[in-house]
Amino acid sequence: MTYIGIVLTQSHNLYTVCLAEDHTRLLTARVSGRMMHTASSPADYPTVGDQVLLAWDGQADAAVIQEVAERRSALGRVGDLSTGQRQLIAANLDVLLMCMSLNQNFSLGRAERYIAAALAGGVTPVIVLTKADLAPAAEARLRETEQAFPNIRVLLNSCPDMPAVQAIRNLLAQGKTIAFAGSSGVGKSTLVNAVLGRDVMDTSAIRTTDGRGRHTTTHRELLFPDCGGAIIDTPGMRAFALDDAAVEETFTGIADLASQCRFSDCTHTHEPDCAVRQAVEEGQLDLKQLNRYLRLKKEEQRLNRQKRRHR
Ligand SMILES: Nc1nc2c(ncn2[C@@H]2O[C@H](COP(=O)(O)OP(=O)(O)OP(=O)(O)O)[C@@H](O)[C@H]2O)c(=O)[nH]1
Ligand SMILES: [Mg+2]
Ligand SMILES: [Zn+2]
Repeated sequence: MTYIGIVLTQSHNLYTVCLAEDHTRLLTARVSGRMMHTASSPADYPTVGDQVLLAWDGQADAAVIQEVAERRSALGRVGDLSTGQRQLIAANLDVLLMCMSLNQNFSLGRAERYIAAALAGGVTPVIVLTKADLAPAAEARLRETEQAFPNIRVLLNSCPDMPAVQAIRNLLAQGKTIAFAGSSGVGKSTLVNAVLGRDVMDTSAIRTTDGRGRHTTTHRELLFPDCGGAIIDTPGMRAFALDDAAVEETFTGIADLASQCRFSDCTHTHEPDCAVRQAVEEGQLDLKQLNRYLRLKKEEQRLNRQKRRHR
């Protein structure tokens, strides 16, 4: 018999799946030999959030994944820097909840990388600034972030009152699948537990020596909250090596200004009548932001060259 399943966890070539028609029926699964033969990259294998076709006898606790259904969205990065191969963090997600803690982790540059990857994968980014209770300038950081990303929703969160929980539950109640991502120790699993209303994910204190997380979450995991939708908790990421980036869509302010440059292919570095550089001179655009944009643009061009070469 064949069934539709949803991939909840993945560990090497072993998967936990549930039935699409009954989320409480859990099975362990491996991919079929045929899939292994035809897969040409890690991205061809099932990933957390995927809908899969299962061969299952309706009784045993094990099934075989025969096919991965077409993904409506995916969040990817370069998994192995030596080969440049794409790794999928999650599939079929609606929202990427990019978590940054306000004590030591805050970085608009990091946010831009996650946002660029999300937008490239068809995912709506939302930023959560966590640990507002530890940051005296939390409100200022919130405004700074909102200004940098005028089209992106920014939530502020803090223990123990967890003000972001209701907004996240509202998204889930609309049936959204939300992946929580960010550096280790920023409080992703703490927030996941608060949204679920029970302690499902392990959490642990950050190191006192350098304020970094301990990589407590080690596997990506899809969970079904009572309020609807789905949550994907992910392990903290050290670096986000971009595999695909929607840079223009991330820097909407710069893209708007660029439409007023004299040359339509202006690189905003040396051309005359550049509206972007003029905005910097007039104090309307942050020079640091422009420099980050130019750096990501270069990275995007390099990625595109690589992709053309491998085709
Ligand atoms: N003060 C304060 N501490 C928080 C807040 N959110 C999380 N923490 C603490 O931060 C530590 C790390 O939280 P986790 O939820 O384990 O972090 P994580 O992002 O899941 O980390 P990894 O699983 O390693 O990626 C825990 O000790 C939490 O109690 C917050 O808003 N304020
Ligand atoms: Mg965690
Ligand atoms: Zn220009």
